[in-house]
Amino acid sequence: MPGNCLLIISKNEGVNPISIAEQAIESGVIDKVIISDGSNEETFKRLKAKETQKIEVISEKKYVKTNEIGKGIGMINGGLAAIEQGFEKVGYIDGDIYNPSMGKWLEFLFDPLDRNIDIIKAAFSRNPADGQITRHITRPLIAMFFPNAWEIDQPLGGELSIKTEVLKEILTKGIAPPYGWGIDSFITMKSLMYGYNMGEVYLGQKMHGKKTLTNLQKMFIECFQEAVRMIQYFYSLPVRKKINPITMVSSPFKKNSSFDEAYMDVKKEVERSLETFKLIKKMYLPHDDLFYDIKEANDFDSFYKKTQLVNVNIWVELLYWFVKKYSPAYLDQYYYRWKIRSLCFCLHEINTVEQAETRTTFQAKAASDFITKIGERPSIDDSSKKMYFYQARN
Ligand SMILES: Nc1nc2c(ncn2[C@@H]2O[C@H](COP(=O)(O)OP(=O)(O)OP(=O)(O)O)[C@@H](O)[C@H]2O)c(=O)[nH]1
Ligand SMILES: [Mg+2]
Repeated sequence: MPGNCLLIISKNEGVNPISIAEQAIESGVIDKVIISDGSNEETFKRLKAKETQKIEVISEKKYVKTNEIGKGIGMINGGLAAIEQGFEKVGYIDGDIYNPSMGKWLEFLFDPLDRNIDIIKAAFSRNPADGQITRHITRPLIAMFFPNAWEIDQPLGGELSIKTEVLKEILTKGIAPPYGWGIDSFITMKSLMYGYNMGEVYLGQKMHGKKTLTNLQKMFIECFQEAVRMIQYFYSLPVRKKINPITMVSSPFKKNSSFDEAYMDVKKEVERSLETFKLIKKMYLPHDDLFYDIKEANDFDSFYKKTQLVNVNIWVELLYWFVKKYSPAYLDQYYYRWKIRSLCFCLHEINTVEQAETRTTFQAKAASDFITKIGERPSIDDSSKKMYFYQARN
């Protein structure tokens, strides 16, 4: 019976996936690597030429027949391959990671699966300007709607390990997985709502390709939409399982609080965004007036002053209403407001890596307190009660 399979998800990452695969095999933890790849023909052929007995390269469309594109396809496809080949445990890793010694992560990612944990998410130190979707969307939403799991720090990371039987259940039963960037939210939230035990392990620093806030619109929309879809699904179930708290798994990796990479230039990011903030419209939700005022900012200084008010409490309240009154017609409006919150966080709340992490945890706690305060909390632990969501307007 084959044991551990590592899935590398890639699209046009050159032959980097092969060097990850070689390190994985060298580590002795992994029996087989499957690269689930969506690259152009030339890159795919280059990968294919480097196949070995233990490194297989498959097209991301081998098991998922669709004309759509997205990271979810790569992950579902790889998962189905590992399930078919009968592996006991499966790990996922992004194909754009270029750390020189990532092989040493693998034992810490796979071993906890032998200790009553069903799925382990990897967490890494990150630049204060990084992880803005996680910090302001996914983490506070988990804290609000799955409060027992509020401590999960990095629910969207692409690196995780999972028991194959659990992966099979998640991919093939109940609500179907998404094809795009929503896949990580899906795996995290569905594992939680199915009552599995989730752990999180800190693995140091990850080096990989990065995007600016402006390049994140599609990712934001898909991650947010998926979170809303999963929350609404969970609260529509006639019987809900209890969500288990997150197990923090210890590891020898030291927290790293300094970065060589230059931080995102927040001032430039503000200046290049001012024009798009002119597209802010009323949403008939709390704090419309605040965002209308920010819309009037014509330079960095006035943006700086006007955004001082977009604090944790305002954001958490707004996020709650985004979900309760969710409408796909407002996706761009959610995006502008999230971007303002992210810029505001970078400008007014953080100077150091530690501060960014403390504030992120504080915001998650505020999200879970908010739900308690408005009295929705009791209905969460009582599966006979449904939570009411407003009908989507199109
Ligand atoms: N198979 C496949 N892989 C994809 C697709 N889109 C992205 N990937 C891979 O998924 C991994 C993660 O994508 P990134 O673009 O690095 O996204 P990310 O690291 O989650 O986000 P950032 O933190 O913003 O960099 C990379 O290895 C990509 O090559 C796709 O459509 N198909
Ligand atoms: Mg990346």
